[in-house]
Amino acid sequence: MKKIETNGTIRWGLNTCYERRRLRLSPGLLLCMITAFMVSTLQLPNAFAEVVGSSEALVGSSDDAYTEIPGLSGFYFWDIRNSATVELSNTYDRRSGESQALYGDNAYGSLKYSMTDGSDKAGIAHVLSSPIAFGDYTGGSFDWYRASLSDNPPAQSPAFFLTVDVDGDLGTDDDRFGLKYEAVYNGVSSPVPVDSWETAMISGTTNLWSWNAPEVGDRFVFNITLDDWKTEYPDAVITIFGIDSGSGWNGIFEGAIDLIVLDYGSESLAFDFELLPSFRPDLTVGFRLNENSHKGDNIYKSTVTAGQRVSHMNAFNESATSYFAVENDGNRTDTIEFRASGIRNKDIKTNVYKIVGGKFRNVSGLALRGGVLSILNPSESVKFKSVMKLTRSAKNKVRRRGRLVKFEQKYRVKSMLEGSKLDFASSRVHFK
Ligand SMILES: [Ca+2]
Ligand SMILES: [Ca+2]
Ligand SMILES: [Ca+2]
Ligand SMILES: [Ca+2]
Repeated sequence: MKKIETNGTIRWGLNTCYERRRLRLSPGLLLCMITAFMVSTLQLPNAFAEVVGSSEALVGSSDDAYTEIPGLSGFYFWDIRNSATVELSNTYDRRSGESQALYGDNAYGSLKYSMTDGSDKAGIAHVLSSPIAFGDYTGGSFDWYRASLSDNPPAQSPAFFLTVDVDGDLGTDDDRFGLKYEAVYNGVSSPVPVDSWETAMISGTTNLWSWNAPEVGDRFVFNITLDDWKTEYPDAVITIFGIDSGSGWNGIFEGAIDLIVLDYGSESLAFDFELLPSFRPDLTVGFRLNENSHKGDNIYKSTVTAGQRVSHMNAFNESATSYFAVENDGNRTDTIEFRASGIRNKDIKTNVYKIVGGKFRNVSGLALRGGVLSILNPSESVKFKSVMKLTRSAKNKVRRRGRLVKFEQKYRVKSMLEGSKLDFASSRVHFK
């Protein structure tokens, strides 16, 4: 069983340079930052991207249409229909320099769109908290990806849209209409590229079509430029922007979108969608090898608690065997250390075995004094067996004096990639 931890939204906007100064600079980090800046300059010419993401793989379906995407402040699942889904995932990676500078290779991904037939529709939108004057909007860009497994018509690729309020008065909403960018009406020939990220650039001469503009009615006109629309509606404001696919895309479509940029006046908005990393080692303990019988699954504590402890009652000449499972509950491959923690007792001898491929490897020295490292993929686990018994002299003491010996062996797991992520469990034994 696995629980993925949520980190929430990470904001990294126009104060990027200020934030960077607060990082401790090493030559390696500096080089990474310079490289990251160059990458960012290439991908996002006018803006620093705000990294919007979550460490959970968020999935939106038709049930979630028009609901705000948790953690992705201001963005909504938008008009998702039928069997379509939109998912924050790392299936298709597109990254800004800002994300690289913040997370290195540990945050990546995009919003994946999946559709099954022509009645599906997938989309996201950002509802602007302050509308942008339509006259100030000069264009921008967005990145899209069409996977080759798609079998809908090959001219179709995700489209960018704006909602425009004609008179600029938000108190009246019956004057709003939509404008849409589609590659196929802007010189991108069919079939569009597959299995590669493409950047759609929008400028004053880009064709945007509308399905409901007042001056156009329900005639679909495909060759009106952004500048022409701005001339037509000088008082308008932009209230919403987004990216959608479908409906009417007959067949299966899979693709992704990322790196949305809007330029207006001397300002820009830019967004990089990323699945953020989470590191979360989990330690469980039980009397048996089978993890399902263990205590402490999805409990993470920096001290031993009753929820992560087993207690044995043993005769002085018996040994007490406990099993520990080390799980990677994060969403990234992690190196997890397992080691004994706290008191040792000269009356007790402990042997620790790492169970690899059904074989028991004695790792007592490392487990008790150093630390046993395991590289685990998300939701992978490794098990340890801990056997405690009284030393020969302690046995004699217990037998002669009938004295009860209590002992607790604690173990700790720690993420080597995020050292503050710890968990503790223990095995307690009474010898009599
Ligand atoms: Ca209005
Ligand atoms: Ca991204
Ligand atoms: Ca635990
Ligand atoms: Ca777990």
